[in-house]
Amino acid sequence: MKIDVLTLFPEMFETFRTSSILGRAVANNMVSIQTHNIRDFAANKHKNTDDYPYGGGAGMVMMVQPLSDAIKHVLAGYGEEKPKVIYLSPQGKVLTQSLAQQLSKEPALILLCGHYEGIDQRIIDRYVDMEISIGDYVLTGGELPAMVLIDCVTRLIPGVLGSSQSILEESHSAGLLEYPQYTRPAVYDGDAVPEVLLSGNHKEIERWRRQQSLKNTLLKRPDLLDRDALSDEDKKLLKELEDTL
Ligand code: 4GS
Repeated sequence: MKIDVLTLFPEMFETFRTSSILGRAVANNMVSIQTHNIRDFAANKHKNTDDYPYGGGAGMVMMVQPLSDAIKHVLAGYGEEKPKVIYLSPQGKVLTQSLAQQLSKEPALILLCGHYEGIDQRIIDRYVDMEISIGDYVLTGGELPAMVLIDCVTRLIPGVLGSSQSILEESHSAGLLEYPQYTRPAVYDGDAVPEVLLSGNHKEIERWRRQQSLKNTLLKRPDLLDRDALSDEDKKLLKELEDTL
């Protein structure tokens, strides 16, 4: 997947795109992340990229011209098939695992990071295919949201993670939260690992983990628990749980 990021702070992406799993995916040419400094496209001699809002009010608004020229520059590198242009903003559709899964199938994405009070609406009207929010809170810029999106979308591209099993089993992809994890030692300062995990009985372990997933979801995120979507076995495990709570 090819990702172009338009930002006033390209340096924020440097350690991000060279570290950890994403760094490996970039090194292996499974993902490319190219940043473009919007300021490089500012036409006036002061290299301004923001201006006062029409109608008055606090803060500054990112101007049309630098952003428009930056977007056109990136789009010019593509043929007939233009990538989706995504603007990170609290007004967008909230990013979920299912939206991330859809986006992971795109060959290319262009991400716009706003700063200040936002960007001139005419950019959104003319170029933006999709507005995406990472949650209902306000940040100082769209860079962290862009990194959140890149992280959760690229790890779903086949080959980016070591094993696809870790994608299948984890929180949210199955609509449930994860079960608790333990590693050595078996007893630490008097706290023991649940016995079933040391039993070697894989069927029992699987059953225990599934029940713990259901328990975590029921107690921590009941809004995620879609009872109608549960298998008969899950319903049994849930019933068993609810009887002990
Ligand atoms: C978000 C968010 C955000 C809004 C950017 C105020 C600077 C800021 N972007 N999800 N202007 N939440 N953006 O807070 O995506």
